[in-house]
Amino acid sequence: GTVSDPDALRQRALAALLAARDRTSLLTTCVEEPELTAQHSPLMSPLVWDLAHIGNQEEMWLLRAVAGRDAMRPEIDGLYDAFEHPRSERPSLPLLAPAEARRYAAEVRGRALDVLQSTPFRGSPLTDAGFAFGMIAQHEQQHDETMLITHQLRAGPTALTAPDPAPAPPFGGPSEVLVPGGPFTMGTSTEPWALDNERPAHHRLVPSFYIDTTPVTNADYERFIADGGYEEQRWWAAAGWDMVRGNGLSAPLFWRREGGQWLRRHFGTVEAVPPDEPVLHVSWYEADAYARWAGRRLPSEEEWEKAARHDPATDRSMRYPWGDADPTPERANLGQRHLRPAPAGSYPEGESPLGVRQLIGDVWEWTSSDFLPYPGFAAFPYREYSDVFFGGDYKVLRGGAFSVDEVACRGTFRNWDHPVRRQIFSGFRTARDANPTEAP
Ligand code: AVJ
Ligand code: FE
Repeated sequence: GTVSDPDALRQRALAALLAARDRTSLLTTCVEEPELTAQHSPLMSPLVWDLAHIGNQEEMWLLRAVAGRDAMRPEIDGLYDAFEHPRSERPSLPLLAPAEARRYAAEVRGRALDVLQSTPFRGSPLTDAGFAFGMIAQHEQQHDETMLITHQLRAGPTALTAPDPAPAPPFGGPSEVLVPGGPFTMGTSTEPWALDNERPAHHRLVPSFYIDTTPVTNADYERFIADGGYEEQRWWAAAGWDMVRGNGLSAPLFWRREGGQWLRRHFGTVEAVPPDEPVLHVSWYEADAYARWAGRRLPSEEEWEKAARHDPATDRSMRYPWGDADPTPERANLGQRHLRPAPAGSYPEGESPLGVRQLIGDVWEWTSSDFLPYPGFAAFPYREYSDVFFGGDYKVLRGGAFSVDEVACRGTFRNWDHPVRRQIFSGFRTARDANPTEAP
C-alpha cells in the first residue's frame, strides 16, 4: 500500500534515484559519443541535452530549492531550460560536451544524496514525504523515456536490447466489459509523490459505459488500414484528415508495406508487425479514426481512470487495477524491462476487478479528453510542469508503457501530448456508451 513511514520513503527515494541513474547511464553509453550530440529527429533533443537537463533539474530542486545551495554553474541554466529553446534548436546551443555533462550530473547527484540523508521528510510542502526527491526521480525517468524515443527514431543498428515478454496463453475473456454508472473518486490527495495535475481527489459521476478488455492490436488496426481507413474522410476529425492528406499517411509511424505484408522498424531492426501486440506509434487522430470506423469511440479520461481504479466491491478507488500493491513483473510491463508491449491479453495478475487487462504498462493509451486541471488544482512546485499545458492543445494519455518506470506510473498518473504526435509509445483501447439501465 501507500508508504508513509519516513524511513521507508527515504529508502524508496534512494532506490528510485539510483534506478533512474542506472537507466540514464545505459541510454547514454550504449552509443558512440558523436551519437550523443547528434540530432536524430527535429522532434527530439540530442541525448546529451537530456543528460545535462536531468542534472540541472536535480540541482535546481534538490540542491537549491531544498538545501538552499547556490547555483553550481548559473551560466548553463538557460541552455537546459526547456522553455527557452525548442528541441529543434538544442543541437546548435553551446551544450556541455558528453564527458562534462556526465561529470556535472554525477557531481549534482553526489551532493543530492547527502541532502537526501540530512533532510527531514516533513515541515515544508517540498520535503513532506520526500516529495522533491520522488519528483526528481520521476523527472529523470520521464527523460529516460524521452531518450528511449530518441533511440527508436535513430537510424542504424540496434544499440539497446532486452528480452521479449513471455508468450501469453490466448486471452479467453470477453472483448469488452460494462462499467456500471455511478460516482467514483478520481485523482488523489494521499499518494505521496503524485504530481500536481493528479490532485486533488474529487468525485466524478460517470454514466455506464463499455470498455475494451485489452488494447487494440496490430491485427485489428491492419483491418482498418485494409478497409481503406486512411482513404475515407468520414472516419477522421477535420484536423486529423488534414494531417493524413498533408503528410501522405497510410499506416502507423515506422510501418512500411513490403511483399504484401506490414513491416516495421523497431529499435534498429526491421520486423514483421506482430499481429497480437497492442498497436504502437499512432497519433490521437489515428486512434480516434479507428474507433469511429469500429463503431466505437475513445474512452474519456474519467472513464479510463474509473475502469483502472474503481473497485465495485468496496466502492473505493485503488492505486492500480490490481489493488494498492506496487507493480511487479507479473502485473505489468513497465521499466524498459522489455522493449516492446506484450501480446494483448497478457498479465492476468494485473487485471482490474471487472477483468480489464493491461491498463498499466505496455502502451500509453490515448483518451478522448483534453488536458485540463482538476477542480481545486494548484500548480506545485512549478507552473511549467502542468499548468502551462492546460487548455485545448493537448490530449491525455493514461496507463504508462513498457518504456515507463514504475516511479512515474500510477492509476492517477496523467500524460499529455499534441494529437498529431506518434513518435511516443502510444496505443489505445476503445469504448462505447451503455444504456443506463444495463446491468452486468
Ligand atoms: C509529462 C511527458 C509531457 O516530457 O514533456 C519532463 C514530462 N516535464 N520534464 C514532457 C517532463 C518536464 C513531460 N510529459
Ligand atoms: Fe524535463
